[in-house]
Amino acid sequence: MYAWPASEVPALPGSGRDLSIHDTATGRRTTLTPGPVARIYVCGITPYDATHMGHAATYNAFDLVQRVWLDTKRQVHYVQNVTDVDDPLLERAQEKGDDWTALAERETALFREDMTALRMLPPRHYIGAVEAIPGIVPLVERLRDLGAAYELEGDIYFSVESDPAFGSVSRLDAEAMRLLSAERGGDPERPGKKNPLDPMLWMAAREGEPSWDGGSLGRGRPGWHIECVAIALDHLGMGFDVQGGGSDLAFPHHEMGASHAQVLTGERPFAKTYVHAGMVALDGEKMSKSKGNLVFVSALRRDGVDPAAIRLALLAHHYRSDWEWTDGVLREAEERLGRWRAAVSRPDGPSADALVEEIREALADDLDSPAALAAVDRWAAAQTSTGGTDEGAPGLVSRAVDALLGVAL
Ligand code: 5CA
Ligand code: ZN
Repeated sequence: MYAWPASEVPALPGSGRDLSIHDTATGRRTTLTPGPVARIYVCGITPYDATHMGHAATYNAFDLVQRVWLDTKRQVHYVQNVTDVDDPLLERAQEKGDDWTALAERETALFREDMTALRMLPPRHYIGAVEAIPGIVPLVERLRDLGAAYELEGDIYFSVESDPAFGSVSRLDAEAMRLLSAERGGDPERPGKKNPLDPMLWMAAREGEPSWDGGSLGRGRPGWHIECVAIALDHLGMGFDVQGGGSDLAFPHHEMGASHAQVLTGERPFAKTYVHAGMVALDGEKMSKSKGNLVFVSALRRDGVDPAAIRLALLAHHYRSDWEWTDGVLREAEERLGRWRAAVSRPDGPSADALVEEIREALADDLDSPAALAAVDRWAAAQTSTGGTDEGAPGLVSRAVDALLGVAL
């Protein structure tokens, strides 16, 4: 699948800093030290509705990770998937009397436009679940040959007990896992499973639903977790630097993915670090397609909201916090954008060398974007109150804000 166009990332003077970030699997901070090519997998959308502010906030966090790496002169190998066949997509298409492929294509196209408008860096490989099926089938066959998968009425399940390290991503107890499994796409109540948590790897063809040739597995379609494992192993290999997503993916999705990959390869870990963004809410509840309490990026853009203001609204919150979208959040971001644009439109200003270091330091400190914004606010306030004589300063601020925060002034 094609991704979206990259906006240019200006080079900055001096050198960037290594990123210290919270790792879900250890519950502690870790300093990431990737090689010259940093490898990151970020879980993509299930395209049955438009990009909402929750999605945008999560993708913003991982865009910052990449911008920090680029600032250290590393290359970034970024992979993202599109879950373009899954229960929620098929259900939504059915409800709307729409063709599921047309719905997925339309919403994926809108997502690309939203990501482009928000200046999110595109993945090098943008891969749909459907196009990954030929790579998924042999992985499920191998898991079965290894004794890590079993059949139940034609469906194939992964046995969580086959991975001695199962549980090491989310570190949850059995009861918490059971509750989350039921909530997030699992089927712990289905009779006949070896362990209620066992996730489906391959679902046998159902009447009226799309299915593909699964070789020795029979016709069917892939489970959710094996989709991301197949794509990540194909394009990044084991031991890549970061797997990212919202906090609702830590269990079961990232836990199961890690176990699939570890059993398949006999190696650990799948990802060196697991990073999760907080949940954005609206009216007190997590913004979600299933609840329908959504603010869409595309709807704001249609209303004439500047995408740079949307991006500043996201950056005003720490990526790990759960926060609430309100009109006030957007208004504050629009005001800040106005102040920053006025400050950089002057021919000179206070020196910005220290500011660049402050933004770098804030982002390297577990992506503290609110601290980075506060630093730019202080420079803009100094520009307004006293000004300065440094002719390079406004340009340097524009480039730093663009390169490190993805905001075009
Ligand atoms: N296709 C799968 C991942 S393989 C999926 O979870 N798709 S999604 O469309 O439901 O979500 C896409 C990304 O947005 C995920 O990382 C998810 O954790 C994140 N996300 C969803 N809702 C919110 C929210 N309210 N706040 C923050 N992030 C969210
Ligand atoms: Zn995923």
